[in-house]
Amino acid sequence: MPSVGETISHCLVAEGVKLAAGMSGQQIGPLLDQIANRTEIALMYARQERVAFDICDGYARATGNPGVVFTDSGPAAANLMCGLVNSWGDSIPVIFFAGHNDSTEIASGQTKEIPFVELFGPVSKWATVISDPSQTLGVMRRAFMHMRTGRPGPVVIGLPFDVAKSDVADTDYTPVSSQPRARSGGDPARIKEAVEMIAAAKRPYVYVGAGVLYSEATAVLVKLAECLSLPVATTLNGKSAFPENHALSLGIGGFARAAYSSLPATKLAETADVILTIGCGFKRHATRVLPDAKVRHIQIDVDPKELNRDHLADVAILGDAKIVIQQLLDTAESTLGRDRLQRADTRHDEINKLKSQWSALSEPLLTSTEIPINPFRVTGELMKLVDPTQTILLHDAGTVRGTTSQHYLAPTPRSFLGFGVQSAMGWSTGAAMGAKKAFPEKLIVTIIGEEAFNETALDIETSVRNDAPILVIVKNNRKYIDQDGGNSQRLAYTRFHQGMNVCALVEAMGGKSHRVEQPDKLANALSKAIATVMAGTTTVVEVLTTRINASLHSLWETEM
Ligand SMILES: Cc1ncc(C[n+]2csc(CCOP(=O)(O)OP(=O)(O)O)c2C)c(N)n1
Repeated sequence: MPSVGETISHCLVAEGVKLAAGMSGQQIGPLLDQIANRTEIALMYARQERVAFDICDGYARATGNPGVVFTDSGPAAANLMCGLVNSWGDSIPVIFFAGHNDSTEIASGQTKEIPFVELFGPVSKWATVISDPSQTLGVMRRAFMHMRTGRPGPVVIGLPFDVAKSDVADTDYTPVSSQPRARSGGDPARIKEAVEMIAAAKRPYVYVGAGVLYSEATAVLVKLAECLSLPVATTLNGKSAFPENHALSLGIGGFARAAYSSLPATKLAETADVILTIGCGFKRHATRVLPDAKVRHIQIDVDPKELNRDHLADVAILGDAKIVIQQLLDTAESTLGRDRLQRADTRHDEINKLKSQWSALSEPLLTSTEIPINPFRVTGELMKLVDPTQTILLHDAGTVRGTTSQHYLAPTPRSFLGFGVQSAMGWSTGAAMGAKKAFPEKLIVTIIGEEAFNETALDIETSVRNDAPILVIVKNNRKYIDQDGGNSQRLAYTRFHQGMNVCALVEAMGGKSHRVEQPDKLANALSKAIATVMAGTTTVVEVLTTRINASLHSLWETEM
């Protein structure tokens, strides 16, 4: 009879899992050996557990599918908390198996015992311990239902050492993924109200989050926007959910105003009379100002906890984004007259004008010749060098979020991987490796600040060792002290007075590196780096930049 470990590996393969990442240890051994035996699953071995989690997180953001993370028990499992919390915050499906004390030792205070479910339960979609071999198939089925249904999220499973080695009598497993995802539609009465409200609106505005990506609703959203001439902005996490090269795209927006909202998104949000929001959580970073009470709000979300959370919507629709948007489209097409369905031109003219103003204001930043280099110039140069349909761009925490995400045009779903509800520094190093494993033929680039880079820099060696070549652009603004998080001079000195030699570190780990201090050297360094990455070697470009406020509202608020 197969063991629990073998049965789990069989279920993972049956569910279509293609990537495993983690670190070893005695108590996870019986499962890990079985996963390692399955050549259907690519295997990555990180240098810290948190990065293994980030690898599977990046893979899931790039594909929609979960990878499997493995760690030993106790501190090994706890060491990935930063990655778990980050995935939980952004609703990313990852299945995590941790080694665990023998089932007979639970709650006995043994070596490496941690309060497993108490620790992981609040920061996962589901956390459990398999305490008997007979539970194996049921736990696997429930885990995949959690990850594939409703609002996704990580699942955490503790596997006691003795259970992992025990035999399983029933191994006949039908994978959840053999069936279509279970999705729910919206209440038809609310759908009708929403369509009437949008049709009657003079200045409707659509604001979408990552829920549209997770539901794979981009194509139907484009149809709805075109059918009703609706301008569409996204959150940072939702960036790429609507093609940013589309005439109706406004780029990153806010409910009315967000730290990084583009000029077109901000202006149209400020003047909207009806706002349709889909699958976005209105987090403080993204949503600075809630709409005025006279603005009508139609809110769609798959999670009842998100509906009416910060603000009472006029029409709240509980349901899966793809199904609900299709319902809105069908109802609009069957109930609205031609005059509404073909009302396009004035909106397009206004959007085009705002986009031109936004380009004119942005151009000096994207082409700046300042020394130290303006961080927006890095994005400007990168955009000239890459084909965004063959590239996946990531960003990390800190000001790089703003200097990377506001201008890069993401044309297809998941061509840009935004993150940020928890915004764990150092996430993108591992996440970029996961994206590379998902799409080996694509160029994977992350833009990261030097402090965030330091958090996970030793796992550059993981990308070299595990054949996941990525391009890492480190924006190093250490010389220009950050006052965010403390004004004390002593703190600033302690934090910034000496940085590490990024290039030497990267080369020591088997990567290639370039250091750029002058803007006219950027293009050459980046194109050389792209060539070495595509030839198979992780390459880091360290760019000495100045520190700036990445929110650009002041540009137009003073000028216009
Ligand atoms: C794991 C973690 N620790 C701390 C923070 C708080 N934090 C957010 S950004 C930041 C500084 C980032 O500096 P750097 O990476 O150099 O990027 P910059 O803001 O300079 O562009 C800190 C400490 C965080 N988000 N995540």
